Amino acid sequence: MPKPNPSRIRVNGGRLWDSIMRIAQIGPGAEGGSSRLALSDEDKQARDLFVAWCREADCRVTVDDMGNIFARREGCAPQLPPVLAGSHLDTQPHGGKFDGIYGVLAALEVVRALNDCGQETQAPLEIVVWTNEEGCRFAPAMLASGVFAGLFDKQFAWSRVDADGRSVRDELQRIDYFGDQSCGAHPIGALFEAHIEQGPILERDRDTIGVVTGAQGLRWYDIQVRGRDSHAGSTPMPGRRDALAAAAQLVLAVQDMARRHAPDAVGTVGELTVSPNSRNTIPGGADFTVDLRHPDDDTLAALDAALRKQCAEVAARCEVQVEVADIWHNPPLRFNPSCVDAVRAAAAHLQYRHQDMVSGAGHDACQVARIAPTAMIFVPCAGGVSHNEHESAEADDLEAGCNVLLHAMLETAGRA
Ligand code: HGY
Ligand code: MN
Ligand code: MN
Repeated sequence: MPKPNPSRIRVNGGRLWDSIMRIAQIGPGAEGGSSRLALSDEDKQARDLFVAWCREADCRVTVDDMGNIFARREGCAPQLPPVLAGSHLDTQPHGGKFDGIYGVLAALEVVRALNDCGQETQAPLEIVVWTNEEGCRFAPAMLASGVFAGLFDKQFAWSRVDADGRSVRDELQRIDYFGDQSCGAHPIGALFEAHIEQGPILERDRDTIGVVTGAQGLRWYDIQVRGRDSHAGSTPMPGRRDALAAAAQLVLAVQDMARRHAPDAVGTVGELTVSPNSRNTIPGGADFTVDLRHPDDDTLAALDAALRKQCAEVAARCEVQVEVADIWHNPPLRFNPSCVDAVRAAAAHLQYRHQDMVSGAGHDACQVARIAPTAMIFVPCAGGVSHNEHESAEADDLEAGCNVLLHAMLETAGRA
């Protein structure tokens, strides 16, 4: 079979769409999305199916001791460091069908398309699945890619526990993804991650491709408020030590401080647990999480100071204790200019409307970018909605992003 001109190689968008829909049948949500928490049985099922597909595509599969999966398509120069592409298979509790999964299966589609036409590369290609990107079952997020990049200590990562006290290490062993490779000791030449934008910009501007130049910084906190349980009926309002009322003031303070740093700051309280959670007992305990983000680290530091100041003021005003625990600080970053250029050149070559942009969400690529040349490719999602069962994307856009991924990888790995 004559080999096509490499610049004319295209992916099979229908096969990509079908693979995404097949994975979506595993751990389906109640409203059409996906619910596959990291290292759950559903995550295992999705991993097992992905590994089977990679072996069908003649890839050699290895797993490291953080459960990261690497599927290798050999190159003509196997001694060269591989060009990686991938993302994550774990989802939010009420997640969508595309967040993470798209990047993993787009990388698989690149391999399938190159196999179809017999196009070889100089450097090997590897598809990667990172463990626990979402961070909703085990905080912090982007945990295993963080260990890979040397940003998190492996013992720390293994020790992270979920709400039921199950550890990452135990769950990796339980689902049989505690691999024999040491996480981090893995050659990497470059990494590309295709992902839905999870924001409204591409759709608003009718662009197909986001050439992602970097990502904003973030800070995560666990905040504990302690007051005093007491009777809802016989305790006068003055003198109550109501932990939930204090926490409610801090929830609104987080929104207010983000608005005061508009237009780029965002602040979110995503989790709230009340104790004893009884309708006729004044809550003595309220625990909640805070997620602050901004493209500029100095502004992020100012938001950090504002949060701590608010906690001290509310503690005094409400006669409660407020403890602020730092969970994570990921500074803003810029992706590797050569990898970003490869993405932009591929989008231009393929004649897709495209624009440069900074990622609002965190991604595994943001971790790996600290140690290896990395870039991302965004495609639109409907209404910019994500972390929602109604997350959706157009097959044509997913195919376009996958074509850009293919050509950026070919450019970087070199054609044989
Ligand atoms: O939190 C994030 O930005 C990512 O979606 N886990
Ligand atoms: Mn994601
Ligand atoms: Mn996500």
